[in-house]
Amino acid sequence: MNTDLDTRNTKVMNRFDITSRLIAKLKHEEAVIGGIGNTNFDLWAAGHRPQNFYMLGSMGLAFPIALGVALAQPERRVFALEGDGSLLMQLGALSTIAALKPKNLIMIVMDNGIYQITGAQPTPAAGVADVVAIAAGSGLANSAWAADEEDFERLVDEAMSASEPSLIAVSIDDKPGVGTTRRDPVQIRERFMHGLGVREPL
Ligand SMILES: Cc1ncc(C[n+]2csc(CCOP(=O)(O)OP(=O)(O)O)c2C)c(N)n1
Repeated sequence: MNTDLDTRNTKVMNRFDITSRLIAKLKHEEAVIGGIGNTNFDLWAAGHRPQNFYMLGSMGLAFPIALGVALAQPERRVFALEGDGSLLMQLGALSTIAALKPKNLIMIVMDNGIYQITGAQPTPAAGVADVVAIAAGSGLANSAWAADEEDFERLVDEAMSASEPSLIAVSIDDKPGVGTTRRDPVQIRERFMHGLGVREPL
């Protein structure tokens, strides 16, 4: 794992491609939490699964929601996908996760250095902030930049057998998400809870 501040040397990848590669690796029952906007749009477009949750409305909640699921169902592996702008709005989640150490939680940061969906304004990650260095400084030692797509897949494999929470950051391009989640929060919640086996079918 390379967490040095000045060692980001990554290929610029694509969110939908990376999300599709992740989904292809899942065995069956893993939960996947998509953050607001593009991360959940691409999660949806990669193929809906009952164990997917799509955050609507508030930035920065993918990791906190995933933490709750990971603690509630420790036997289930939980992935969370978040944009850099959203993560920077909710940095306290990282040190909380580091302190609680859920080994079944894998966080993926899609870093395009912009708030893409609201007009591509630059985020601090475009210049001064390195999300892997921030994660490591928050106590998440198992944090790394993915150098390219193959490295991303290798890091996911490693994370799936790790004994501590993992964070993988991916430099991505400025493309919008390729799908659109239906904006129905009640349906999203109920479908997810059913997918996790804690609700009767609708
Ligand atoms: C608390 C909060 N502040 C502002 C917004 C408006 N907003 C929605 S998405 C977004 C940008 C998200 O940026 P990022 O997480 O980097 O994802 P990207 O759009 O680049 O995929 C903003 C500013 C919001 N929904 N919630």
